[in-house]
Amino acid sequence: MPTTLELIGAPTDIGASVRGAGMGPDALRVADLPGMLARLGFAVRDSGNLAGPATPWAAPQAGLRHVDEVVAWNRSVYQAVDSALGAGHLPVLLGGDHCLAIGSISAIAWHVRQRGQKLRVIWLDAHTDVNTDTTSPSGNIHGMPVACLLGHGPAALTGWSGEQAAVAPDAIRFLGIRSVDAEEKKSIRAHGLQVFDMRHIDEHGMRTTMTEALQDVDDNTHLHVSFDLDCLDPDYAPGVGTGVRGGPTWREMQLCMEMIADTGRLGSLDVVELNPALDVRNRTAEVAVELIESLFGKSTLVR
Ligand code: HAR
Ligand code: MN
Ligand code: MN
Ligand code: MN
Repeated sequence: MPTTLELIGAPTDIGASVRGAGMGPDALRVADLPGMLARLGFAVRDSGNLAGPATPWAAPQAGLRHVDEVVAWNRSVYQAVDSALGAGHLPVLLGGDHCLAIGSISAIAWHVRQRGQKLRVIWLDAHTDVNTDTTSPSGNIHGMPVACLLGHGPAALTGWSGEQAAVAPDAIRFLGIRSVDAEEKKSIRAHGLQVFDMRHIDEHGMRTTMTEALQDVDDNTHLHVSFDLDCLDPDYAPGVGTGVRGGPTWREMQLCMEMIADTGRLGSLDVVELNPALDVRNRTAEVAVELIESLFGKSTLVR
């Protein structure tokens, strides 16, 4: 029986700094994400888009912008990912901004713990997203999901997996990083987080970097990929709200995805931060679909 991929749309920019990420799920559908996955041989179930509160674009309060609405969206995401995993499906969250990883990865962490598996999270991003309400320069919660998943930050957004920390610090691998705030650096050092930043990729290349990042993946590992599209260089992926120059090229990113596919352990995926309002003729959505095709084994099928 083929693996069933369950697409879950979360059309919101509730944790972002600029408007537009709420159109991400439909842009990925227009780029034919469901058709591509079906052609790879998967059963695809598109659950459509979740509903949730509008973005008020209010100022941050106590270091957090839109926290009540972020909680509401993440609750829906948690439930949808939880029921996908409960049905034996592989959840693919279509964001939406990166704050949604709090609900997504918390649900995944609960199931992985129940199954007695080892969770490894590959965080593909220009940013480390490890701010909290007390360190964030912006109050935007899409800069905070990693901290929340490590058990830090506002009580309303931590402990969702049934443990204070959904993910242990040594279970996350960051790739493509090139924008880290001063307070985030302290947290990275304090937790001993494994950050494969752009300098590391420049010096060692993507192949060695991915070999290192995937080094302890075994037969009992559930691999979760949290794919923030601003990981890519903006020349290849202009449709993002907070692009940063100097990211991996399309080719480097393909190798990254292919090497994850080679493990055979991919268990869940977030695709976030796509902003069609800033895109050029849906190019970033199309690039995302091409990379996701490799992530789900395009090249392993021809070798
Ligand atoms: N570090 C900055 C902040 O906290 C910007 C991070 C948000 N951008 C993202 N997340 N797209 O990956 O505001
Ligand atoms: Mn991010
Ligand atoms: Mn980012
Ligand atoms: Mn800690």
